[in-house]
Amino acid sequence: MDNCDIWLNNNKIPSFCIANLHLFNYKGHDSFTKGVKTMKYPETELVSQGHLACQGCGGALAMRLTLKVMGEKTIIVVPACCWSVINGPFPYSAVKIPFMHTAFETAAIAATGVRASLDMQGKTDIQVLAWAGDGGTFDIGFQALSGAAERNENIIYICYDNEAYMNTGIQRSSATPKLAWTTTTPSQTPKAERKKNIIEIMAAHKIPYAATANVAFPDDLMRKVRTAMGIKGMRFIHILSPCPPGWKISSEMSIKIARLATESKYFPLFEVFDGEEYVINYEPKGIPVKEYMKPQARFSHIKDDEYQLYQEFVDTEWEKLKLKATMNELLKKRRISS
Ligand SMILES: Cc1ncc(C[n+]2csc(CCOP(=O)(O)OP(=O)(O)O)c2C)c(N)n1
Ligand code: SF4
Ligand SMILES: [Mg+2]
Repeated sequence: MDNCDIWLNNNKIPSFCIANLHLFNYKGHDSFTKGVKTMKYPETELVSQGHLACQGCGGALAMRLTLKVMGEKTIIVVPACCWSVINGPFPYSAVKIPFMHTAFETAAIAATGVRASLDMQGKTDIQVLAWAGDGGTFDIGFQALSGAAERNENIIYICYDNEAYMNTGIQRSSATPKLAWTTTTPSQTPKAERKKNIIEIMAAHKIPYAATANVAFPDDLMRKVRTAMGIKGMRFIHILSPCPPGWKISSEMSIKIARLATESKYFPLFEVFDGEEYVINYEPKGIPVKEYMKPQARFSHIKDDEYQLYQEFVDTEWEKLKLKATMNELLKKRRISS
């Protein structure tokens, strides 16, 4: 990584800590232990200790990693979500950059307004980041998001996806996976519908950059934030962010579970440039999706035959994604030869 400083703990193994919680380290993770002695991360810390997130909150870690890359010249716009609470009550703020609270459905349009104001003042070196949960993105903020994407507004929009309306007590959103328990989809009648494919929807707007990321893959996540910063126009990053109370896991399981989401192909890591160029960033180990879901008590009612159907769905989606990435190679060849 460019322009980064070494950030290691005493064991020479990178670790992440939110407040005093060590959420994970890289011991045992192949790509960091085989032939790689150290990792370099920005020293910048713009999320301070003492914020109000639960232990093991993926959303808090997602913000910390993002701001490490984006730095101080960022204005963040946040609609109603856990992060409006995590940041602390006025006049306190856990984030050391301007933090604008906005109404639930307005993240993208409020960020667009901040961008326009900065541009009028000639402050083009400041990035505007809209930061919203899945409810604020997939559901209630979607029309503003779609409008901003269609106009190719010059903002970075990040959705930290914990797969439900967590701040108000774990209600179902259109990002909640099929068959999951939430307080509005109890285990006797779990969610019947599939998770909305937000990244495909954003790609269909033909925005310059859309990507998935996962807090358990911090190097990939931070690289994507850096890539987004280098592109002009609408950039969208969808970060899988575990929520221990909402997923019914213990806080120390948070990163392990997030890692299994990608290793099982449930949540692949990929980028889409200009809505058509697909790049897969990580080849999952392909462990059974049951290994990802079973430790989460929100799925404890699922039966074996239902897991089988889930597996088939995950496998099919992965194959479709691979085909898109292959098509991309063909498109590139055609462009080069024409
Ligand atoms: C118009 C409106 N409807 C409902 C609410 C109540 N509300 C505040 S936060 C929230 C849930 C947000 O869910 P999500 O966007 O997924 O973020 P999370 O809480 O999971 O971090 C809801 C329903 C509100 N503030 N405004
Ligand atoms: S409820 Fe979930 S998303 Fe909200 S602060 Fe707690 S862990 Fe984070
Ligand atoms: Mg949510």
